[in-house]
Amino acid sequence: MAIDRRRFLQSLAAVSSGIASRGFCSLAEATPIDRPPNIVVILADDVGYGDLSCYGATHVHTPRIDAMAASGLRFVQAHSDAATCTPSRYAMLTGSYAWRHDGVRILPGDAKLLIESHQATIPSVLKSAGYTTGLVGKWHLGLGDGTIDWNGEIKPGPCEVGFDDAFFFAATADRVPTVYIHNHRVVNLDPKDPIQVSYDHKIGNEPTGKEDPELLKMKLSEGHDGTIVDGISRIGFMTGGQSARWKDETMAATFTGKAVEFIEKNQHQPFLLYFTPSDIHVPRAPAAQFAGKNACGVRCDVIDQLDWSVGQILDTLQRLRLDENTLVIFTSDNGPVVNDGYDDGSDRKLDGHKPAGPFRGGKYTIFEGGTTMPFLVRWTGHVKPGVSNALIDQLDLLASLAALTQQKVPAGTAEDSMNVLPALLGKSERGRESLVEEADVLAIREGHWKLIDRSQRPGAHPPPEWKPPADAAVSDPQEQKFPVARLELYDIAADPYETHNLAAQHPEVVERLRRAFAQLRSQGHS
Ligand code: NG6
Ligand code: CA
Repeated sequence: MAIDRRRFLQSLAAVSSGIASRGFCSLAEATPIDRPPNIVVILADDVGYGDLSCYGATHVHTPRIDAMAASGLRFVQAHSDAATCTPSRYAMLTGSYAWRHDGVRILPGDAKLLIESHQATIPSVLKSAGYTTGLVGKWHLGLGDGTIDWNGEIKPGPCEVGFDDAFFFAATADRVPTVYIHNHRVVNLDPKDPIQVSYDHKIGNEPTGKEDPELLKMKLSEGHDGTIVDGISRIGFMTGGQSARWKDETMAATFTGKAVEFIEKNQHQPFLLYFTPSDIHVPRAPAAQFAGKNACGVRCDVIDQLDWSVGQILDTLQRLRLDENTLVIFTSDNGPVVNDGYDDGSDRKLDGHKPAGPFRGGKYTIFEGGTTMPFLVRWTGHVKPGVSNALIDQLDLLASLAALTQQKVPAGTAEDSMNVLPALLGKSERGRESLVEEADVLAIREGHWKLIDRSQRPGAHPPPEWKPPADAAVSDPQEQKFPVARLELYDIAADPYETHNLAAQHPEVVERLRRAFAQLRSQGHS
């Protein structure tokens, strides 16, 4: 049910009354507003905790994101659900731990839609509160119900799970089909040049990275040897759709422009913008204005490009005088990776830059670098600038935004999402007590303790046996130094780099965390 002004002000007063001694609207910095705020969630791709100057990076500078941090709340213990994209994004949008479900793993570009029609999502909840909801950017949660006709109506997809408007690509920038989709149709498709896509065999006559490496403008280091589109070979094969193919170098401008358009169009009514730039995921092919500008290489150039995109969104809000009426969140979907299958020189140019900041591991890994995310909340006049130590998980956004907009989360759905609105608004340092982290195996955090249990794997029906994992792509050359055990217990506050396994010293903590996880798994909700 859409909410009116009186109910909205009451709901905000309720958030603050239990936490702050003064009522919300009497806070010195608070400006009363007469409708629920617009919500902009900016979800970057593969940006690590240490990749932004507001989180301590010194080799790269992110002035626009830093300014957002300075005028908002900067979380230092915010987590994504998982160390890869699809499970992370699935959990954020649905409020359900991805590891509870089979098949929620990095998807090919032709995979079917993962979110089921009965599941609540952030946009569906906000839609019921009267918001207009938009997606601009990467999707990577599947499309269709098993087979996709790229030349016809592509559904179900984002529009069927809560978005009023969606301008997006299907999977990742390194996967076919390399085309934009608006709602149910490929953009700029010439019907006389139909698209076909395959992930198991070559189709069409176009060159591939495997057969024609001399045609590549970006060398590959692993995988990525399918169809060459615009000098870059991708995962998977496609043919046709020439007029619809994107240019990697203009993708950031295209998505940013669409996001700005969405805000302009909807400025007079409450809106949700879920803006998911492809930066800084591979292939890294920045626009000319950013290319070659950093000593730390192209990976840093695309960080600049991302900072520019964020700046454009913030400038638009300011120009339209929406700052005090818009809650903006900036975060990333999983930890950092330097060489992710293209040899773009980033690994040789790091020069001491630490993409995961103080943490061990990164994308794909169960260590804290895999899921500890930059996470900023800005709501001018309402959220007091500062730093928050609250432990939160991106999957809490659903219940928290439902609370903000006075919506009920439908029963039997979003079963792991917790209302941490007081923490998000800076009214409390209390977030969650515990959370589960996902990579190839699972870990449970409880306060400063973390137990990695390599016998626990994602999926409703996980394979029972534990095998030592293959070397994950980790950006840290020291990684080899530390042995992998089946049970690893770390004190994250004292040992953020997870080097001292305390499992033998604290068997009682190991047991408590194992039981807590077993209960979480068996009861089917948090
Ligand atoms: C991997 C790709 C990697 C990236 C990842 C998904 C290879 C060797 N690696 O399979 O480049 O696309 O999938 O990234 O092909 S994510 O951020 O969407 O999870
Ligand atoms: Ca990602």
